[in-house]
Amino acid sequence: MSSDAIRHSFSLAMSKMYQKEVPLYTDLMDLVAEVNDEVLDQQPEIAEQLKHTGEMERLSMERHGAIRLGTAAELAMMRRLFAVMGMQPVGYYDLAPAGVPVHSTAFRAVDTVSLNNSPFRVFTSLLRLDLIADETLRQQAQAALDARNIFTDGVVKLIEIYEQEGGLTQEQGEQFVQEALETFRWHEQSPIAKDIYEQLAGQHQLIADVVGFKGPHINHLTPRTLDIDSVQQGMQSRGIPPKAIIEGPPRRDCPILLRQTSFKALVEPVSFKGHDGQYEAGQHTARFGEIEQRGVALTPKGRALYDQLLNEARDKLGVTPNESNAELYYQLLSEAFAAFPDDYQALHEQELAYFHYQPSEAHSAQATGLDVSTDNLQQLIEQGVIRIEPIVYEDFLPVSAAGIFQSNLHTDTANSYDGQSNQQEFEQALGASVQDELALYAQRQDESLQACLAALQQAA
Ligand code: OOG
Ligand code: NI
Repeated sequence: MSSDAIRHSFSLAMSKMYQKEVPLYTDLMDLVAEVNDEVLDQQPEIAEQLKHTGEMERLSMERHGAIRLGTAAELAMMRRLFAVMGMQPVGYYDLAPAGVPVHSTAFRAVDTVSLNNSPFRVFTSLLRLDLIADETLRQQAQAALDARNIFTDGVVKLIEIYEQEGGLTQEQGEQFVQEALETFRWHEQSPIAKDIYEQLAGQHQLIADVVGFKGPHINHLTPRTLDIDSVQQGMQSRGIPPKAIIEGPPRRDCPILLRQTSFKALVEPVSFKGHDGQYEAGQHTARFGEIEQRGVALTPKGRALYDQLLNEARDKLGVTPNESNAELYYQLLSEAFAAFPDDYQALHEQELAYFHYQPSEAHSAQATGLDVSTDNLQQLIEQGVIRIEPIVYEDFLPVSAAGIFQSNLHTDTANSYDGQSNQQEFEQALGASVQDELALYAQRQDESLQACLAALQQAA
């Protein structure tokens, strides 16, 4: 069973499990499907673009989920588990400066074909216990984490077989999906006592969410929408309570990077194991549903401009965006982003974004009298010989991720941890380096250019 097939099957199984666990997520998925159908109906140019890039088939597939891990050993085994599904760690996100005591990566497929076969990815965070100030509490947390085993024996065995044999049979692959799923399941019973849970939550909700449970329950899944503003409005009217603002860039004709919003995390009943062994009723808030609208991936130059304009808008607002200032925030955001070109030709010419190059059916190179070479690239595009299509952004944004974390932990505290950003320590825990996402986009752009030129030369 190919890694792509295992990933696809896993993503379907995970979606099914989560819909059962959090029925409101099903309502959100229905709304997203309706809005996507409407957009494709009313804007055939978007349908056309998605067909050209092979994204049409993947549109309705699950896009991403998120988990939070407690120890280096858990992260290292999780890397091996995701490797079975062709998912590699890409990017490093430090959330500490935004007041969330974790650092993270995204496990995902990396090449164009695999991404189109299944774009499923998992935003994976590692708790930074070193940021807990209270020494006793830190030790209690460490002890609780050391006592748990989040992987079934069956999944570990299959991971080892995969590593030794270089693959799994169909039967093993199907078994792997079932075994792996167990790690992500919700557990209503907490193995820790309520008073310890409360102390941990007092330090940070997130610490209680990781340390207080038997495993890293999937905390949200996120389908892709073609019109996030429309879904945000639709949520209100269907009784799905949305978070205050949409994270990321403002609404544009040519979407860039990633816009995200979610429904607010549910308050759920859990029971805590008392010191006397009896279970005691309580509550926990962690799980939600998210939506995302993805746009074109930006080059380092484009990303620098994005960061600059986002900071400009946020500095002008002066406080964290919330319910009471949402309208003003959107206005400041759209004013700031007036400086970001909003058509694909300009984004390409100014090298702000990454593109696929494709031979267009409209004109042959011969008819234009142009030589097929990189020197004439701009003219070949202008004359309609080469078509450019946006390469979709597959990764995450640290400021947005912090906003998603915070709205769902109900901690809009503006405090930040000043521990050093520590990619090296993260990679040591992971047992591997994370890949540079920008290098991956540049490589895919370059490969598509070479393939496009070769096809045109052959046609000539
Ligand atoms: C992860 C939050 C980040 C995103 O889409 O940016 C995230 C979490 O809450 O564990 O999923
Ligand atoms: Ni997310």
